[in-house]
Amino acid sequence: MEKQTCHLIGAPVDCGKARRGCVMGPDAFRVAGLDLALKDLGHEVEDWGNLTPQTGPEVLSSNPAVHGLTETIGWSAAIREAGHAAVKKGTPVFLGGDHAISLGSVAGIADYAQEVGRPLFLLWLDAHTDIHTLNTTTTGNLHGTPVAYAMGLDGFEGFAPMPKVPGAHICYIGLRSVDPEERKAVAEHGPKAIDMRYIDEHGIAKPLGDFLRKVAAMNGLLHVSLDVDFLDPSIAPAVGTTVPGGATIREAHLAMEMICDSGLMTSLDLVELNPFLDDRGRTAEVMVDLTASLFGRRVFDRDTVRI
Ligand code: NNH
Ligand code: MN
Ligand code: MN
Ligand code: MN
Repeated sequence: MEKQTCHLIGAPVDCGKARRGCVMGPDAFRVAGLDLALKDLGHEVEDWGNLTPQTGPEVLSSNPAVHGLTETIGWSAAIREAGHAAVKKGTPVFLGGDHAISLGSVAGIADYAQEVGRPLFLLWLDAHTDIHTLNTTTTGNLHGTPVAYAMGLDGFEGFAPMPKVPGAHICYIGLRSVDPEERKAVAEHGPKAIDMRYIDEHGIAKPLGDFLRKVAAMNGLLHVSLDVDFLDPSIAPAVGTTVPGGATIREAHLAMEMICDSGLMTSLDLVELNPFLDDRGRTAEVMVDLTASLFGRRVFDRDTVRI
């Protein structure tokens, strides 16, 4: 792959759910050697350090379950601004933090996409659909909402409006925990929803390849959002919301390798790592290895492998 300038943006957001620990995520990625892995592949790395949230007036939701709203809005604004500045210079890599960081990261990239007149596509690698609005969430955990916000669904009062990403530009892979209201939203708004059963039956290459070809055909920008719980908990225990039956290590690497080969990815989120729950850093290391595959680490080039 062509040499990139990777802008590491630490977003230690921990208010998108109840269980604490994602605040340590950005530093765990650093300790696990993310910058060195990227430099070894020949890329340039600029580490922006960790952001802090903007401050603003208190915002209350009419849904009493919702918590951490004012803080999350402040984080979104800060991450959006940083992401927008970074994508003009290179490839932003947002280090979460829980998945609420994507309320900011996707918005910042969408601002840029609108400026350059290109469509934005989202690849959401996750056990969950994260398509609740502030009105439908029952847990009140805002890490379960960024896809709905990106699509421009109602119920995000208090958040700055963002350029919409149509459902047809969104592809989920890895789904296995979807709430009833989310099921309805997916059916109605049309993201492509690849669940684990589909992967069991057909593998990961077919649906991912189809989506990447669509992004390429439309000259799109591609934002990849990688939630730790996309992976099976046996290989990635350090996440608050483990769901059995996730992607294997090879399914995940193959996805990364295919995305890399496509040359389409323009920004990346690494989210939901909770180092407090890790087993001697192994989840952080798996995430770093996956990121390395995404940025060109290979066993062999395809033309060296002779069959
Ligand atoms: N759908 C659930 C909720 O809204 C779970 C979301 N949790 C995640 N998302 N980890 O990736 O609370
Ligand atoms: Mn998620
Ligand atoms: Mn998830
Ligand atoms: Mn939910």
